Amino acid sequence: MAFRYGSGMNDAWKALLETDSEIAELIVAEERRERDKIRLIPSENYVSHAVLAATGSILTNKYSEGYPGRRYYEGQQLIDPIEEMATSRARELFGAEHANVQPYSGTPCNLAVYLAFLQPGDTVMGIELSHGGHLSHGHNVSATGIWFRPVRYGVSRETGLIDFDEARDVAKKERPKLIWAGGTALPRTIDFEAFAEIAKEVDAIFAADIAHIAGLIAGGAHPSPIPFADVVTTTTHKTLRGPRGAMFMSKSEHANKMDRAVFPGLQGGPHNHTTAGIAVALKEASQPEFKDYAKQTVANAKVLAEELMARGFDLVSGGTDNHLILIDLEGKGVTGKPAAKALDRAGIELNFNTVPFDPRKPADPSGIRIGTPAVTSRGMREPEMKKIAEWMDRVVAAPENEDSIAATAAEIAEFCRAFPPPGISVAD
Ligand code: DSN
Repeated sequence: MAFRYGSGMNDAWKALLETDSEIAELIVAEERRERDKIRLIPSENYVSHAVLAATGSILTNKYSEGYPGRRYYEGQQLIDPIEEMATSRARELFGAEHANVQPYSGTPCNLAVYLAFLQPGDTVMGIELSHGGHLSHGHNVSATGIWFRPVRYGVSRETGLIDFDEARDVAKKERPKLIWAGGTALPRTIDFEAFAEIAKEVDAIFAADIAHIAGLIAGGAHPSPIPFADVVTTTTHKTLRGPRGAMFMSKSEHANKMDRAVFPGLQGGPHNHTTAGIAVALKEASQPEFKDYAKQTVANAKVLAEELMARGFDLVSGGTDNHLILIDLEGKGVTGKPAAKALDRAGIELNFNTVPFDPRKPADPSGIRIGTPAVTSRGMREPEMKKIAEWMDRVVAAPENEDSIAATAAEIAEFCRAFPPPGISVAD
């Protein structure tokens, strides 16, 4: 093989190399790619070796339809305590009355909320997709917008902040049965209490989707929706730094309905290897260092935002309170997609993204979306954010200058070597 492998070269890896060297080589190439680039996609991170070990374990062999103590397969002596450990750690970390770690990912988890509380055709209210929302909050192309009746609120054109007057007016007029807070491109603190008040006024279920900010909440760097929301859903792989999966937390009164919506309503057997990975990630997130991580993620985002604004970048809402920055590139004379592709060639991976009131289509929108969870996991701090802003500025100013892009990519690969990411083993 044309590579050396570090601490991760165990029997499993040797077997993979022997059995399927094509897949093994692609995985190693991806490890190098993740190591040598600056990962600014705000929904991505680097899991630890411990999380990887649990996620890649023999727990993938076991079926466990049902819940601990109430399964439809025998042989659950060890699966039950693993799942109970995951749910009790989730409850403790977030202060929740009930938790369920079985949802396969974010959208299936959100679908469970619909199945638990709504009938087809009922009204759901969420933030407009181009204002930072999520497909599963009632967007037209999602089952949630096809099988339910979506109504929307948005952000103010002037401030880029959620317009709570509009949200209240829409809720009073349309009487949604379910109100979502949260999304995928919201750079500011979410006022969960304000959403809960609106939901109460119209007698709606209030669901908070904290997929992006779960790790910040766990680490005390963002207010928690737990006291205010009927149900809180989240993926486990973003700021929370666990394996690709999801979980929900709820008030006890909704526990049975929600559990039944996940199984047997929407899913079969839980992915026990993922459950174990989530349990490990939740243990990591309960350590004091994770609080430092969450605070540094926000501190890094603030510095990156300031540095970009100092270079003439137009940030939606004029900055950030969390891990995420949304940039309107109109003033830079380039659209989101070519800018994102040039930055990727230069070694900075991010999303092209719509911005609120975007005149362009999602396939080539006006903006880009970046975030600091992954770079913070590899130990980058304020001085590194300044360098990243300089590189971004250089590439966005000349997205077709391939010589400059290649030179930047080489600089970035060298720079990245000083910040080894968690969970990466490739040694050359
Ligand atoms: N795909 C997620 C994100 O990138 O924000 C949302 O589901």
